[in-house]
Parts: sequence; C-alpha cells; structure tokens
Amino acid sequence: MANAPDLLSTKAAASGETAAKTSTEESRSSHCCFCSMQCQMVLTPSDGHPGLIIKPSPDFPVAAGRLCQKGLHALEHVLHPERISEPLRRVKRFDSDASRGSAAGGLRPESWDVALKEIAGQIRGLQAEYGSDAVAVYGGGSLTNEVGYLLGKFARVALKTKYIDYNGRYCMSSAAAAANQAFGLDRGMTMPLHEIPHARYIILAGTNIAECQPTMMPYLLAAKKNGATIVTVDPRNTMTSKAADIHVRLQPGFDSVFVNGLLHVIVAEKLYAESFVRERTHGFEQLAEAVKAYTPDYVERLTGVLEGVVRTIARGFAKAETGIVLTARGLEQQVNGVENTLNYINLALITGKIGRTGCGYGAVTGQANGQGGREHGQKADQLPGYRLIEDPAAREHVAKVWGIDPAELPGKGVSAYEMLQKIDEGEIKAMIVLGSNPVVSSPNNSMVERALRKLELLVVIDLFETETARDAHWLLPGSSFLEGEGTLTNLEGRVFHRGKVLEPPGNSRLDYEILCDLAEELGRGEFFRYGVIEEVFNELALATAGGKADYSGITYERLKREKGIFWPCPAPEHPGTPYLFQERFHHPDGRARLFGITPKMPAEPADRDYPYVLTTGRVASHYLSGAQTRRTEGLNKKAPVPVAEIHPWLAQKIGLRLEDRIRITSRRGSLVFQAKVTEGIQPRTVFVPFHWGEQLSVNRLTNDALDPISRMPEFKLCAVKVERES
Ligand SMILES: Nc1nc2c(c(=O)[nH]1)N[C@H]1C(S)=C(S)[C@@H](COP(=O)(O)OP(=O)(O)OC[C@H]3O[C@@H](n4cnc5c(=O)[nH]c(N)nc54)[C@H](O)[C@@H]3O)O[C@H]1N2
Ligand SMILES: Nc1nc2c(c(=O)[nH]1)N[C@H]1C(S)=C(S)[C@@H](COP(=O)(O)OP(=O)(O)OC[C@H]3O[C@@H](n4cnc5c(=O)[nH]c(N)nc54)[C@H](O)[C@@H]3O)O[C@H]1N2
Ligand code: SF4
Ligand SMILES: [Mo]
Repeated sequence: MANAPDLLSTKAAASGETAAKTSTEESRSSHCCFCSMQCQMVLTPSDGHPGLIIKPSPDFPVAAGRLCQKGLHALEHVLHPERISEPLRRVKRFDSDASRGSAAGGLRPESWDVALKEIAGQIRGLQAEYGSDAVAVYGGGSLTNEVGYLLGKFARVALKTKYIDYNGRYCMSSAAAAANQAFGLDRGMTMPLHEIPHARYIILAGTNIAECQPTMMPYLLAAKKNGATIVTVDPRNTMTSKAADIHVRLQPGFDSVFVNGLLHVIVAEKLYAESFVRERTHGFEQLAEAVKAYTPDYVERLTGVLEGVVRTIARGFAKAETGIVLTARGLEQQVNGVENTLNYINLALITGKIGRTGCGYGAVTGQANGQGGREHGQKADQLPGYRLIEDPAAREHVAKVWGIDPAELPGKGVSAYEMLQKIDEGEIKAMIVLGSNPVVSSPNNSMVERALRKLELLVVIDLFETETARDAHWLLPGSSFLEGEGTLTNLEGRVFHRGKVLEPPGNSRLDYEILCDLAEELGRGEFFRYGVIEEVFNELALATAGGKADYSGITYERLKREKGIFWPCPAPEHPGTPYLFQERFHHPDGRARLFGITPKMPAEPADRDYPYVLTTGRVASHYLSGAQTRRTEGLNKKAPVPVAEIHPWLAQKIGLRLEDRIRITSRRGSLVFQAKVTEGIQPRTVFVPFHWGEQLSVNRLTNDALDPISRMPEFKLCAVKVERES
C-alpha cells in the first residue's frame, strides 16, 4: 500500500500539527464516519497525545455512550501520513492509455487554480466532441446530505449530464425498490430503534448487526431480556447469531423459498392479522396463491431447514403480540434482491406488525449517510426529496429552485455498474468520483479496472490514493468527516447536524467548495455560489418541499436544538415523523401492497464445473473498500488479510491441511486466500470479506449480474471451485 513519497505532504504527515488546527474550542463533537448508526463522539485534547482523542458521547439518543472499535479509531485515517493534501496530477509516462494502471507514473502537486482550470477545460473539450453525456459522476453514501445534493445538482446543472449514480446502488437499492413497491415510501426503518426492546419476536435476515452496526446490539439484547425470541437467517454463524434463540443456516439464495414456507404456515393455519390485511393491504390472494405449494415439508426438501423449524418460527412470529423484521445486504445483494426483500416485508405485513409499538420493518441501512445519500439526487433517476427525474412536476419544482428551465434538466441515466460498463464500451469518456472506491467495491472488478484505464479523464476526490485513484489523471484532496460541517440522515431516518472539528490539512479543501469552484470554471458558477454550507442545506430543504423525503421544515438551528429530526418534516412547526404508517401507507389509497413471490434461481447457481457458492460480506474491524480502515493500525492488525470461511466437510473433501490456503475460482478469476475451517458455515458455501484490493480483492470473482428492478449486483452469490493451495 505504499504511496509514492511525493504524495506525502509534510503538513499532513505531521499529525500533531494537523490535529492542532482545530476550529473553535466548543465545536468538538462529531459523529462517526463509518456505519449508519452515526454514533456521536467527543474529541478532546489529551496529555501525551499529539492531538485529540475520541470518546463516546452521552448526548445523542441513538447510541448514547457507545462507540465500536471503528468509531474509537476514526481519527487515525484522518491524520494518516498518506492523506493527500495537494491537488495531484498523474505524470504521464506512457504513450498509450491502456498501459497505465497500477504501474502508472507518479503524481505531481499542482495548484488548485491549474488543476480546476485544466479539468474544466478537458471536460468542455470532451463534451464539445462527444456531447454532455460523455462525462459521468460517481458519488457515495458517506457524503453529507449537502454534498450529495450538490453532486446531483453539479451533474445536472454544471455538467448537464444524465450520467450520475453512486455506491448506494450496491448497497440499499433493492431494499429501496421493495419499500417503494410495498409501502410507497423508502425510509430504511419504519420506527425508531428504541422500539426494538418492546418487540417480542425479532427476525434478523441477512443482517450481521453485531459486526456491522455493533452499537445496535444493546437494543436487541434489551429485547431479549424482556423475553423476546430472536431468529437469525444467515448461511453462517455470526457474532449476531450468537444472540439468537434460533439460527437458520440457510444456503445463499434460498430466502424466498424459506419465507414462502413461513407464509404458507401462517396462511394455512389462519394466523395472519385478518383485519389488518383486509383494511390496510392489497394483494393477499396473490400471496396466498403463491405460497400454497410451499409446505414446510417441501421447504425442508429444498433448503434443508427442518419443517419443524419452519413451523415454529411461523407460529412464533405470527402469534407474538409484537414483532420486528430486519433485513440487510445478505438477501438484498442478489439478482432476486427486490423480491427477497418484498417477501420479508410480506411477513411483517400479513402479521400486522407495522405501525404500532414494538412492531416494524427495517432494511438496515449501511453507510454513514446511506439514507440521506439516496434521497437528494445522486441516484440516476432521482431529484432531491426522493423525486423522480422523469416526473414533469418534479422537474418543474426542482428546476425552479435551481433557477433553470425544466427542459434543461437531463433525463435519467443508468445504475453505477452500468455506468462503468458504458465507460468500457467507450460511450463515457470522463468521470468524477467523489466518496467511493469502485475498483475495490464493484463486482467483477477486473472489468472496472480495465474500463477506468480507457477514460480520457478520471478525477478522484478523496483522502487517499485509493485503488481507484491509481488510475486517475487528477487526484483532488477532499475533506474528511471531521472537516466538513453538514447534515446526515441515519438508519432510522433521523436527520442530524454534524459540526466541524478540524481544518482540512494542507491545501485540501471542503468537498462542496471543490464542486462549486469547478462549476465556476465550467461557466456555471452562478448556480453554485454559497457563502456557507448552511445555505446549501436551506436550498436542499426547498428542493425537497412536497417530495417524499420532505426536509422543508428542518433548519440547522432546529437540528442543533433538537438533536435530530425524523423526516418527513414538511413545516417549521412539524415535529418530524419517527413512526411511519401508523394510519396509512404512502400509496395514494393508503394501503400497503402484498406480493406473491415465486422464488427464482440466482444468476449463477452452483453446477458441475463450479460446485460451490461464494458469498461475501464484512468483518467488524474493516469498513467497505478498506481505504480508511486498512490505514488504521489498530483495526488493520485485527484483520490484516481476508480469511475465507470454509466448512470442515468441504475442507476434508479438498484435502485441506493445517498450513494450506485455499484457491477459489469463479468464471471471472482465481484467487488464493487464507482459510478458517468452521462448523458455522453452510457446508457448500464459502465466505470471503471484501475489504481489500488487488490480489486480495474477492470482487475479482463476484458476478456482475444485476437485479432487473434495482440494478443491484449479485455480490452475495456466485458459483466457484474450491481447491487446496499448499
Ligand atoms: N464492520 C463493518 N460494518 C459495516 C460495514 C463494513 O464494511 N464493515 N459496512 C456498512 C455498510 S455500507 C453496509 S451496507 C452494512 C452491511 O451490513 P450487513 O448486510 O449486515 O453485512 P454483510 O456482511 O454484507 O451481510 C450480512 C450477512 O448476510 C449473509 N448472507 C450471505 N448470503 C445470504 C443469503 O442468501 N441470505 C441471507 N439471509 N443471508 C446471507 C452473510 O453471511 C452476512 O453475515 O454494514 C455497514 N456496517
Ligand atoms: N463483494 C462485495 N462487494 C461489495 C459489498 C459486499 O457486500 N460484497 N457491499 C457493497 C456496499 S453495501 C457498499 S456501500 C459499497 C461501498 O464501497 P465504496 O464506495 O468503495 O466504499 P468506501 O470504501 O466507503 O469508499 C469511500 C471512499 O471515499 C473516501 N471518503 C470517505 N469519506 C469521504 C469524504 O467525506 N469526502 C471525500 N472526498 N472522500 C471521502 C474514502 O477514503 C474512500 O476511498 O461496496 C459494495 N461492494
Ligand atoms: S457503530 Fe457504526 S457509527 Fe457507531 S462507532 Fe461503530 S462504525 Fe461508528
Ligand atoms: Mo453498503
């Protein structure tokens, strides 16, 4: 991971100096940059430490007094010596673009003036030759609402391109599509977290909360203490399943079959909430028809889950007075991800477990601002406020706020991975990446690496020279979470304000200023003039007014006073909406939709040539592409390399010995990993975490098949061979 020495800024390298550049004394509280819990932290000066130390804060109601290991270490990457602090131009040492890449030439510092002028000039040139859509924008769910919003506006107004999408496409898009279909509204959770302890029965499917949202565990443990039954559904025993009363070790790809079994029992035994189904939903007949064949016995034959277990869970959940279903990427990151999610929503709906206390459904959002990031226009088909870019009324409203003609707004583009494919095909010539590392995080990432090398202009705005930035012509130093003030929206839909703690190091700049200045160079500065970031928020609030995710009643002043407001919040005196769907769902008729799901095959089931299933996910000490956490010693030493989980049955079958590693081969590549033999994993499945690049990147193997509706890739299952490698 060593970076070229000319990358090192002496200012950023001297962490004491950087840390000393704090802003005002009183603005020392922040929120963790990693997961969607958004735990609050306090940064305090400490003896014997060059700068600040992080402590949990007692004040924020979500995880008062708690931070997990990642939060506690969050300062380390911010002050890391590899942090870039000047605009950097890739020194072209090669004649042909195809030969650039990891062997690319070094980086040379430039002034902001030169960097932005040259980038703007090149963009103009490419757009003159190939049209506006030759330039794409790739955003991220870690960015604040303000920066995500500005990025969407920048694409549509400054670049006039339809091609913008973001890493949330890999993250929440199946859950979002399902919630929109079933409820008419996508807010990850229908209720605040503090309802969890009141639930008597909790189903956690494809969600590893103990490692991925660790500070949520106390809510589950409190429920358990109150007598709740907890069920986990996962191909592996996880830290989360340790807290479960029943763990269903399901083969990847079988969620809809399993849930149909539960629904079958509930329908057959008339355990559903009859009046709720009658008065508040549509579609029960189709659902009942679809699950008819899925007797527990049939489900046992298909999945190996004992029929008694199917009956026990179905009866337990349906009969429980209160209950909650939480799902996450395990079943969402599949070509059938939307349908899988809809089926778990069916379960919550037909048992009437939505809209009252101790009840609810939640798709557990992942990234820091995964929720806000998908509301304000980073998505290919969206405008701020969760409006659709193809809706004439939405275009008119937002164009008015932006001061442009609605006809100037481009139409909808394509999803993140499809945008990368369009680069590979030559249609897109330039891309600006802000807040993502798609070379590590995309499926089938050899394609992505190849595609990025074809770009005539790649601009990466980041903190580090990431794997993606290695192919960039320009690397611009953006701001970390401690430097950029703004608002975020946590997994509950709670909007809150995050203050500024540090000045950006060296010549790095606030992300929003970089976008505004680039817009200026592109001749569109008049639409991007803001004195302070609060003005961006105020404009965002206007742009969302009347939309699904309505923030128009929210102000910085209120957020600071009220410590968070749940959207929708359509008026200054509106208290916000912690509980959704108490009386109506968001469809025009007020009713939720049930869907009869016929389980479908994955894109690449195991077969004779590739007889096992690879699934991927996370470990507690790393975050996503690892750009931040691999640079954090205290975290990296806990998991310096990816370790593949493999069942003893499979280990024996391939003759694995103690000192061996395993080779995993898919149709797209072959990699060698250290192995951990564990009874906990489904025997025909191997699991590899995805937080590493290059030869340790499991995304060299994953399949790029997309869900037909959400366009989310099937990260969670592809067919592989497994061999021993001595
Ligand atoms: N430590 C840590 N925390 C994180 C992150 C991180 O990178 N590291 N990332 C954040 C982000 S952006 C996200 S999106 C969330 C993700 O949070 P999660 O979705 O909880 O995380 P994953 O590990 O991707 O997947 C969850 C589980 O799904 C299981 N699984 C695999 N296939 C299937 C299947 O077919 N069905 C079912 N039911 N389960 C299956 C996996 O074994 C895994 O245990 O975490 C957030 N928090
Ligand atoms: N195989 C497999 N692949 C997956 C998944 C999986 O489960 N399995 N999960 C998918 C999911 S759910 C997700 S969310 C994606 C995410 O994958 P990525 O989008 O690649 O995630 P990050 O590593 O968070 O990338 C964020 C980048 O932005 C930089 N950054 C962070 N904050 C800021 C900021 O405020 N300003 C600027 N300028 N830069 C910043 C970081 O240094 C980092 O380089 O990965 C997906 N890929
Ligand atoms: S639970 Fe999430 S937000 Fe809280 S400290 Fe850990 S990573 Fe940060
Ligand atoms: Mo995610």
